[in-house]
Amino acid sequence: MAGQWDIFCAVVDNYGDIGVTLRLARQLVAEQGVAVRLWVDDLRSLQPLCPATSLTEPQQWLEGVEVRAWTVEATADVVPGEVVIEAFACELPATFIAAMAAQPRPPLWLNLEYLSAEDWVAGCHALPSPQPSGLRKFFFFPGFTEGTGGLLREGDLLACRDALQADVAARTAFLERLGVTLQAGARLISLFAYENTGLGEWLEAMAGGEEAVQLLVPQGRIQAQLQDWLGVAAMQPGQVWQRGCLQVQLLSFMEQGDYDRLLWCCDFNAVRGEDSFVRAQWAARPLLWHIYQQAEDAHWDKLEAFLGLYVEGLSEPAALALLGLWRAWNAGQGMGPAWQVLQPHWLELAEHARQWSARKAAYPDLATALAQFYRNSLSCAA
Ligand code: TRH
Repeated sequence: MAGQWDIFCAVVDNYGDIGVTLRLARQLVAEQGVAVRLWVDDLRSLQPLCPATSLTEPQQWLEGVEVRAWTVEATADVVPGEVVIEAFACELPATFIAAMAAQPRPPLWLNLEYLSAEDWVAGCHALPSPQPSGLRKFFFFPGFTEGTGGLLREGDLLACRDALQADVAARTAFLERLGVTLQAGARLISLFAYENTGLGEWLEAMAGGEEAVQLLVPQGRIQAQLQDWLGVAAMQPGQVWQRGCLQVQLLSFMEQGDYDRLLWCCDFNAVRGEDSFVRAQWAARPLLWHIYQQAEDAHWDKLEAFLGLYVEGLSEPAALALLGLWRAWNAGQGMGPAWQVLQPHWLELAEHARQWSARKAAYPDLATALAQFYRNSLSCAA
């Protein structure tokens, strides 16, 4: 499928907005054959995920994607592509909308929504909304079930994962490249989270537990609390601390592909937001989600909706253990007992994570679903 697509990303905070749009843009180029212009209003958020990013170039090509610094002026003289995606309800410049409306065949206009497992999502997916410009905008919802837009998943992702997970030497070499020396017999855990008052309790439980745990923590918002718990004034990437059975290592924030590989290598991944949450599911290993907090605690409905889907098929004790852990982490308390309750269920949770990933991979991925939606829109218009 040839053609030009525009994706607009306004960075609200953190890395999720850019993480999702970069991944989508890359996959559309590589697998759907379209040219993608990714408009980003804050290149500083892109650079950690994609270190080749220049902060000063208003137009650059990164991994096949044309990345444009998004200013109203920069969009002024551009002919809109056949498909225009505004990510997460970011507002397009009025001049760009006018240019869209002025096209002989106006672009397909989509708003890519945030991911949610809630029931209403399938009912709202792909609904049009008439706009004052006379154009229609469609709401495109990623999701976990039939009738949604699916999840971002590159065509070769699971094969690459399986290859690395099956190859001890490649795994060891990859981790060594990150500066990690595997501790024989230790449970390998990655930790990416927002500030969390439950952290100390969890670390205590791991330090005082019966098995060795190796905890890998990419630099980020949890660092200050980690530092307090360790009783150190500063942390440098690469440094290692031992407390009881727990070894903690701070890692540099890594480019997106390496972060995927880290998730594949670990036995358990604590993730957050949206994109790392999905990537941890594709890692096919048990996970712990720190959900992005919303006003009036709206995120709890989202958390429970996902848990409702995810625990299906688990034995009751394993489901209860997982529910307890996820709720404790998101409440910021009770991680000690919840971690202990989880311990007998590792094998079942690991098998379940593999099955979950396989079941979700049976649905079309988000980029394929978008391309199909566009093709359908063409045949409707014909
Ligand atoms: O960074 P996040 O918390 O992002 C978001 C945003 O806050 C957004 O506004 C909010 O609405 C959304 O969450 C729900 O978490 P997320 O989505 O997991 O994005 C992190 C990205 O960073 C993801 O693409 C993975 C990437 N990453 C790396 O590339 N290297 C790393 O070392 C790490 C730890 C993450």
